Amino acid sequence: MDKVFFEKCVKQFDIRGSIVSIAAYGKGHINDTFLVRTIDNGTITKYIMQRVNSGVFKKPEQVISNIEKVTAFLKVRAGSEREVLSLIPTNDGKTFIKDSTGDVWRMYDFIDDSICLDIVENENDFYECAFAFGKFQRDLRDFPADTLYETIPNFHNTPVRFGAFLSAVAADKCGRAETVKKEIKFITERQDFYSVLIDAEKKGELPLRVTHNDTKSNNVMLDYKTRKALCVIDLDTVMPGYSVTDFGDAIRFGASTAAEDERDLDKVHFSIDLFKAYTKGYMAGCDGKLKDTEIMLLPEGAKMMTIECGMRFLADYLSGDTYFKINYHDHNLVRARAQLKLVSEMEEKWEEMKKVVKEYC
Ligand code: ADP
Ligand code: GN1
Ligand code: MG
Repeated sequence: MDKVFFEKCVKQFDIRGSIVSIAAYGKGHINDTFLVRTIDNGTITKYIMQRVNSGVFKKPEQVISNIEKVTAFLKVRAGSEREVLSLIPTNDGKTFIKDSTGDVWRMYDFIDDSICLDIVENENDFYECAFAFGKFQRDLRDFPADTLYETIPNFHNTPVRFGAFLSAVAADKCGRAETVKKEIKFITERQDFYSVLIDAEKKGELPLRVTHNDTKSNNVMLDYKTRKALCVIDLDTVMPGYSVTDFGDAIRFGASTAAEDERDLDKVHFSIDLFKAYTKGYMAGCDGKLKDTEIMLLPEGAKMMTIECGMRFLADYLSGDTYFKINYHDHNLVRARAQLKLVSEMEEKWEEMKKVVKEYC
């Protein structure tokens, strides 16, 4: 790590005191996150500093602009400071800096005494994550959606994602397609499903709302002591979207008995009990603000986000791992296989999923 470079970045923000340490932090696949500690008269203050991935977010200034607007809106409705992310201003009153290479950086107050979970430990934790994302969407109900930039166009447009996947298969840049024929077949066989949500929107059954679009359990901070939901973080993809995809992405990540990148597929199972807990929490957080037609499509949202993520991971594997950060050569393939395993279990438990939604919504 280039200490001088990072310190120069940190010092452009309006921080308290002098820098004690800057260390890589978190497990995100896209941005680079750092924990910054400063000291002022013996008091340690912590900040989160992030470099926005400009390969993924082509207009990073627009990402920050969305976050400014959304957090300002939520602050008015929040009960305490810890419930909403707070951007730290720069010394010249902006909300981001640009480094010498042109990359955009931002800084947040560190939410103290909190945790976020890569794997939920129990149904209660997952209920809390669900409540937070449901409430997030409910609180943004009256937010003027047309003031938001689309930070990644067609982010959860599954037919478009499937098109990109087929292009990656056809290009087969790294000569890997032959080794993943089974997975390609699995994804291709289900192509009729991919337009289900978009068709429902066209029929007026699925409204566009302001949604989070990256609802992994590690994007909710829980209070360390009470395990109650505190704050929704990672707001880079807040844009108009469907409630059911927010619901679905959370199920994909959190209603699994294993990590997103578990290699041993015997450990990867879709848990109907976790699905139940999330459904209850999400409905409580939304506070009855979903249409009946949306509620009926919650299982479809779960399957859609899981297979969409599977095809995204596999497309990246085929294209030479240029999008998601990887820790080893077939990391994206491992991630993709885990998603496909979850999809097949959702298909097996489809009637049960429908029943849960009827019972709890
Ligand atoms: P990514 O897009 O890479 O997932 P996140 O914004 O989710 O980035 O941040 C990565 C991790 O940093 C989170 O999972 C969380 O552990 C931690 N984090 C982010 N923002 C805060 C914050 N304001 N306070 C405390 N921890 C945070
Ligand atoms: C990425 O940045 P992170 O890790 O929160 C990705 C999500 C995927 C997720 C899979 C901007 O999220 O869409 O669902 O990885 N974010 C972007 O873990 O592409
Ligand atoms: Mg995150």
